[in-house]
Amino acid sequence: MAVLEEIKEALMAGNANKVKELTQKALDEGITPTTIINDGLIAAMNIIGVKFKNNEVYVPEVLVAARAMHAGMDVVKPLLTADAMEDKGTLVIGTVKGDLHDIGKNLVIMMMEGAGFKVVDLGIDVPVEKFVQAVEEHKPQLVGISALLTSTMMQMKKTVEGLAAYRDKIKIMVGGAPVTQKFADEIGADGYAPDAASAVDLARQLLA
Ligand code: B1M
Repeated sequence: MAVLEEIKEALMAGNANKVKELTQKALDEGITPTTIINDGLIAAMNIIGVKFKNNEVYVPEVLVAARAMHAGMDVVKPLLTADAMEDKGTLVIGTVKGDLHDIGKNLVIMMMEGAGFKVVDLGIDVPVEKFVQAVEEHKPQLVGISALLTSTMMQMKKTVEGLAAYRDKIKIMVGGAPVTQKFADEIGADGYAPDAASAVDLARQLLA
């Protein structure tokens, strides 16, 4: 599957148009959207992550890579959502206050929509009150909280605490690179998912 390697290279180079074109080419070759996401788009973003950590690339490169990733995602997203025949439940999701990372959250959203869930995206930098307001307004069965920084993980705890009054009506799922099952248990979340595909499995389990 040489095209997946080409996608990775184009993404790491931040070439959004090329990623878009190659993602379509991969689909035309019969590669599944999930494989393209996991083995092409996410795999490349992970490499960028390591390079960012090692100071081999800097914020601008990361941002253009993220934009290229979104360009690829835009191509596969309609296919993920195409088989969303029935409404499986509503998820309100956001990245916690102080945290601007949304690539992983957006992937979770795509996978959840693909699995037939209705998703209300609160975006990034979401304060506890906004989560509460959205639960009041949309009456979801699920609330998803994402955090990518160790410094914002405690905001996740505050969000879980802020939703205490609704716990008989909602299940709370958490995720993000620094989050673990142990942390999820400690803050009283109902579940933790390490990646977007597992988030769908978890949502199904929590609502079963
Ligand atoms: Co940031 N950043 N960043 N960054 N950034 C990390 C997270 C970091 C690990 C990089 C590093 O140093 N190695 C580090 C955090 C260190 C720490 O806290 N321990 C870091 C830092 C320090 C920062 C800044 C402070 C840098 C600075 O300004 N000095 C700053 C903070 C800004 C802020 O939020 N207030 C910052 C800024 C940025 C950018 C804006 C440049 C950009 C974000 C762009 C955007 O999101 N629109 C960015 C990026 C892209 C990254 C890295 C490189 C990649 C993150 C990513 O998108 N990964 C990241 C390094 C890394 O993770 N290796 C890094 C791909 C994505 C698919 O994975 O988000 O983990 P992830 O999501 C996965 C799972 O975690 C899970 O499913 C997803 C798909 O499988 N998941 C869930 C996520 N949410 C879930 C929710 C669920 C379930 C599963 O249920 C609800």
